[in-house]
Amino acid sequence: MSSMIEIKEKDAYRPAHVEEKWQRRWDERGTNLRSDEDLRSAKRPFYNLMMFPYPSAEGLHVGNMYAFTGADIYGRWKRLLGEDVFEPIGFDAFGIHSENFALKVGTHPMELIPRNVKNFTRQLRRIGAMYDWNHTVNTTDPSYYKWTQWIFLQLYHAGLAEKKEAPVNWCPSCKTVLANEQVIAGRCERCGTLVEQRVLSQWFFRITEYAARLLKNLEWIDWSESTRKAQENWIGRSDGAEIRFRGIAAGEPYDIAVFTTRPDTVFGATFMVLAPEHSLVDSLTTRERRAEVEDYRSRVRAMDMVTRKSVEKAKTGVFTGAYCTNPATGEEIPVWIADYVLMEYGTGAIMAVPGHDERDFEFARTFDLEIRRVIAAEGEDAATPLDAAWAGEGVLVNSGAFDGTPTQDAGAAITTWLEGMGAGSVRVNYRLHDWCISRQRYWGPPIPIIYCDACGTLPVPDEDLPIVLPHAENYRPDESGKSPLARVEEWYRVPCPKCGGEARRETDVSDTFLDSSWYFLRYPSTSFDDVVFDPELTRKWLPVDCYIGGEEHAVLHLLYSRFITMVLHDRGFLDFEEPYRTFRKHGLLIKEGAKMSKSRGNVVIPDAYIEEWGADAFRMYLMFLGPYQEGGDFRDSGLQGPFKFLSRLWDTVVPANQLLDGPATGDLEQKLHTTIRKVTEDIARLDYNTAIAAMMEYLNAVREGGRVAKRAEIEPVIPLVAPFAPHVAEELWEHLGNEVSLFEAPCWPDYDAVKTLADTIEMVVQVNGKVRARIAMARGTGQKEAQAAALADENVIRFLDGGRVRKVIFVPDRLINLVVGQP
Ligand code: ANZ
Ligand code: ZN
Repeated sequence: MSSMIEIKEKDAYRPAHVEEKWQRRWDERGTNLRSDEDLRSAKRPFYNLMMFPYPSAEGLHVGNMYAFTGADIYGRWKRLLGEDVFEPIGFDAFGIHSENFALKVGTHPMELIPRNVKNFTRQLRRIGAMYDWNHTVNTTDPSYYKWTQWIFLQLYHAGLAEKKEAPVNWCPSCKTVLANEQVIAGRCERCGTLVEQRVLSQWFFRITEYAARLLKNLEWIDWSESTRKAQENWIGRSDGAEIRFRGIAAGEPYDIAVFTTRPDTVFGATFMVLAPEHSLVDSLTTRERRAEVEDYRSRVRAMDMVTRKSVEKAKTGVFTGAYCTNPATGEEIPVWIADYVLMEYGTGAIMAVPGHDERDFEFARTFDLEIRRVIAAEGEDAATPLDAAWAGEGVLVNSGAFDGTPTQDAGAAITTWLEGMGAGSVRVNYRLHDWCISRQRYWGPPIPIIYCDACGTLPVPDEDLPIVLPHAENYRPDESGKSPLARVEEWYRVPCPKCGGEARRETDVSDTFLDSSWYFLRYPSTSFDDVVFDPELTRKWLPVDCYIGGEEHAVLHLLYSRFITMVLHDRGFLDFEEPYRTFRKHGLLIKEGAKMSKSRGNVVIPDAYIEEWGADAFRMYLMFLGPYQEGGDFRDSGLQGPFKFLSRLWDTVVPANQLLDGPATGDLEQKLHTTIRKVTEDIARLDYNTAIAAMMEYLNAVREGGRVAKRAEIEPVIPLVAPFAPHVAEELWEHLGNEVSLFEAPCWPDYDAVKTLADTIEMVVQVNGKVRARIAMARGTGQKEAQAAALADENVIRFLDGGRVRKVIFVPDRLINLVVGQP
């Protein structure tokens, strides 16, 4: 009796034991590691990439694990298919997030970050992803950021990095500049504080020069549709015209250029509006109006961007005292300034067409300016009064020679006409802005620039890289708008690389998004210190075959990494210009119906679950709770299903070698082939939840009523389970007598398409085209037999009603139609 219990306990599925064993094995055997030689000699390279994590102090959360598991399953599956899969991971450890946390807990980031990385590494090993730890990156490592700095210099040499005075987004709480992409609804992406505007001297990357290409390639790259769309909107192409309005101030002519998407409405432009920051405002404001204009400008400066951009806000503005000429009508029209015109879009000035633009309409109403109709819709004419702006189609009126032209044609015609007068031209405008990449913070790679009073701005010579970030005791940012590095004199004072005289380093550091814009290019080449990436390895492994990540990076990381790749391509370092062959977004996890958030206290930390149920069951559950690309709801109780499935699989294979011999037959054979087919096709589409459901269903069929399984029914299922639950799959595979690891020998099972078809089919029997019976028949039944069976059916006999069969239409395995005539 006691020995029986012993056997039972010994035989039970104990994930902790199995997982510990296989993680040790994989380590000992280097199952997941690739040497550089392996990378060079790989026959079927497949680069499986996932977005590398920021190693927070809280450790890996379930959202990370969800992303990584889904990506790892794909990589493991490819490996089981016999491909040489490269699956690296690293740490995106610079940036405000880490720095703010370090400030909060009072630990220097140079101590804090290595600690976090260590903890993350432990957790990443525990979840059973097949990471190649031979090829890992840490963005805070000088051997990595040496090349981040080198990339900055490449952009500098290409004329794509420039320092300019610019109104920038300033977070008063983080005390730093933010890129537009980091401002969400007017607030700092990191801390939620309302963002202010400040005019500072900043480094910009001229990503706008690449706007057209970044947009164009979206037509063919294979990305999740919503991600592609988000990027398209962010780049935001608008087609229109630039029109120049001439004026005279203090005897000197000047031009106000406007960008408009509606050149067809130019005859209705009854006034102009400049952004209060527009550079012409000073020179064209008349003496009488100056005090009021200045007062308005300072009020706008103090305003946050959310308020400023809100559409509902009452219109405000002031008249500058100046007039300019509408080139279409020749009329003098007043020039105003108002906060609803933004400096950073188009030219920072508009022609106001109150008859057909809503904001201009409200503005004209508020300040009693002329509203003129220049478009008449169906049933209207030039004199029909306007009680709201009409933004729709129609024909032109009050528009001189263009009267009667439909709006669809008028834009191009008027642009051409204005062009002939030298007052306009076709223009494409993008919403995208240049990328502000300097940060007045500490925790980032120093920008490799030196300023010399005699020689000016100089790039650091490549051989002097990396410019190592000094260990500054006091790294707290302040109000000065300068980086904490500006307080480290012994660091920033350097000899000029050109004249040897006294010079100063740039004290700003670069944006974290620069660190992450190129990490995937580095992974295959981490062994090399003398080149950023080895050309041969790069040709072999890049572009990335499959990239999986969250949609929150659709417009930040994904856009920047495409841009940097294009620039490196143009500089001759890469022979491709799009970094990812495919990108798939994963969905979002919620917890019992609510979004996970720290403040709500419902963030799932994987560790305890993994402890209790094992990484395998946890991985499987994450993939089971919803379609991977859509996300799902995490419920504690949900883990039981996948755990039971794995236990049952275990109990089928392990205890006392009870598997029977002989082939799978009948329904089970068909079900086996159907299951292999479904799992194969579903994984390829990342439909993991339905793949898992199919395996569960199959196992239920095999064990129905406590039936003892045949080896041939169960062995092919082990590789199917392996991407999801790799540890237990390895253990069962070994138990079945296989000596080589599942992942070392390609063992994904094939299915026989013919065998996925059931042996019996349902034949539809029609009489004169109407369905009168459905009869089960053996697959492949011939017409003669089918007809005989149909004619024997009672219902069919009734509808034949004694008529003679004149014609038979027969579709094998589907349908037989008996056409009868009157007797
Ligand atoms: C005249 C006009 C008449 C306009 C009309 C619209 C309707 P999208 O499509 O977003 O590109 N605009 C241009 N620059 C601006 C700025 N810096 N701040 C605020 N508004 C600006 O929008 C282009 C339109 O937005 C332009 O076309 C301009 O108004 C306005 F019946 O010009 B339109
Ligand atoms: Zn010098």
